[in-house]
Amino acid sequence: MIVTGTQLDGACVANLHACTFLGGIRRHYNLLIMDNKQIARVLRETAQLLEIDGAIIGRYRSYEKAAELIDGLPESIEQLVKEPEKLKELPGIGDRMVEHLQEIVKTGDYALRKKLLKKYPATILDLLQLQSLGPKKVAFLWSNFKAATVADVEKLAREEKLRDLPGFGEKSEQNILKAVEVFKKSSGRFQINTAEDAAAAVIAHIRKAGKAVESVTPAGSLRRGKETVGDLDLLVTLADGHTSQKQVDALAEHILKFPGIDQKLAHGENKVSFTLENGLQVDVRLLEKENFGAALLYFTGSKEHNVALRGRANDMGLTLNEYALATLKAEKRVAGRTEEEIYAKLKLDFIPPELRENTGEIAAAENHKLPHLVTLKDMKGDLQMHSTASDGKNSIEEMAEAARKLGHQYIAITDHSKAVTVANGLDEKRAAAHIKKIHALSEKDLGIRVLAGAEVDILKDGSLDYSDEILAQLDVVVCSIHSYFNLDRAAMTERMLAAIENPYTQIIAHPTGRLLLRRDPFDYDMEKILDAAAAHGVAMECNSYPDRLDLKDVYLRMCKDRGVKVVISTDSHNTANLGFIRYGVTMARRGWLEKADVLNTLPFEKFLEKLRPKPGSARHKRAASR
Ligand code: DGT
Ligand code: CA
Ligand code: CA
Ligand code: ZN
Repeated sequence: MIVTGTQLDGACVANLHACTFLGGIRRHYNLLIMDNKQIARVLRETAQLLEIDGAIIGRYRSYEKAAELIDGLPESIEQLVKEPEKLKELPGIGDRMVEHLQEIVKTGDYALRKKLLKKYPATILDLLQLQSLGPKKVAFLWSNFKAATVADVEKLAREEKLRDLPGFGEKSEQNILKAVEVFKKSSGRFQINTAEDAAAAVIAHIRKAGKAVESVTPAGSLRRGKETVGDLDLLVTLADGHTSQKQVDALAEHILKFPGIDQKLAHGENKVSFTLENGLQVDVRLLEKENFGAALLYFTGSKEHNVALRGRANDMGLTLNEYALATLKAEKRVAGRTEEEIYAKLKLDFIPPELRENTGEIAAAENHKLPHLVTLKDMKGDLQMHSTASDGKNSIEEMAEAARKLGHQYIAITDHSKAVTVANGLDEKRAAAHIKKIHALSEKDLGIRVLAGAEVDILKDGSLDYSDEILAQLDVVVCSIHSYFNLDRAAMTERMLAAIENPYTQIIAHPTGRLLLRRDPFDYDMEKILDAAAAHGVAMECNSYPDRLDLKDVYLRMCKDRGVKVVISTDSHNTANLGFIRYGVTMARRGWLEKADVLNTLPFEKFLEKLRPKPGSARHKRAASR
């Protein structure tokens, strides 16, 4: 959907994340789910900060060692801290470390890490990501140059200020510049929720300028709903009578007083740029209302879409820039106040921002063939969420109540199966009791249908982690991979095919396993998998969790082309996560999906009818006899 200021304010209220501004993606802890990886990261970063701080080796090594251990531990630390005696049996874990771990699990952070982050900017940890810069050199650069960001170090290297330093040299200066390039490519992007939260905070601040500001609108990749954002582009329109350069300068002054600013960058006549404490750059453009449509179109992009539009304009004897659409010859203004009038003058239907990637949307707009994209309002249910039975933080009843309040008609509780021990997965015995418990809940009392589902693990060989007996009792069988991520392409393809061919499988959850900015997708033959899903009536999940957003847009479009149905689910681990569904809808829109492509836009009974029929059911027999 189009991200508007109002929506962003809502997002800000529902801000679930610790450290939105303190630390970027890699230091973006979800207070409510601390898995082993996150706990290990808190420890590792504490160790790194201690090392930069010049602590003795024994001190920081103990944190490093604990981090390594926890990273590879099959049991959940969150569970283990409840049994400190068991925890202490682990090598290198003593009374002190148990206390540290309890604190981390309880608060989502660690006081020592926080204390060190008062002394050093959080971005200093980025420097350790640069190959060839260890903690000693980082500490040296900080104490001598107050260099705390990759940009600071790049500047020093470019100005040849590093080569004469003790322990550096010309070669190492070159290596640092190379490392900076790698860093810029691989990171420096931010999850959509981080960008949205930051945008909401900056927008709220800009609005405090009062009547000088007419509107504040996010543009760029955030408005297009991309799953990661490089920087924020905000457009501010000036109210009538507030457009003199003096007034614009005063507004710019106000914007630069935003408390979250780390560094001020460019400051032009009608533009201010700065970085936030997490490294996210913000470009704010101040403009007159008259040019708003042209500017919004231009700065929303994508660049490829803009290039194609400009080409089209030229072919029509027009010229398009960020100020207006005008005639080529006389430079007479034709449109510019709204995007709608510009598209209309270009003889195009209005193209929703999520489609502006130059992948066929312009031809579709010309021929009135644009899809009627699915909207958040269309969503009637959520088919993946966890309760306290596995690794969720809320009870079934609490999840149901929160989902009802969001306007859902039905949900599936899908706790983990037994193979996922780190998430306290349920074995057959617990699963059977869990299903009974869910079936005993009354729709009347809850005001929402609650399906007994499970997120059943797809094992290494593609078989499912529950017996057919349990699978048969489930209302919804959601299957996904949580282990052996690195099988080769052939083996992974076979594994996925086997899962899809299992007659109980109804939905494949987070199908590629990607973790944005952290873990690459599994390697398998997507075309083959989607062909099989189409043949067997298995739906693919569009996972709304902002760390995943899996499937991605291109794959969602491939689903649509093949008639594979999509389910938009949140994978919630607490009640607040249920709101993430809006990110899933945004991804679905980027994948050109319409209401009819998404199963959980259907009312309850219809939804059940469209789900793959269960073995033994009348529908299944009918399908089999065809
Ligand atoms: P990002 O920030 O990497 O996630 O992606 P964008 O799309 O927000 O890119 P950004 O911030 O560099 O620029 C914002 C928009 O401004 C972009 O989507 C299109 C427009 N734009 C920027 N540079 C150019 C350019 O050189 N040519 C054209 N046609 N448009 C540009
Ligand atoms: Ca941008
Ligand atoms: Ca930008
Ligand atoms: Zn999962």
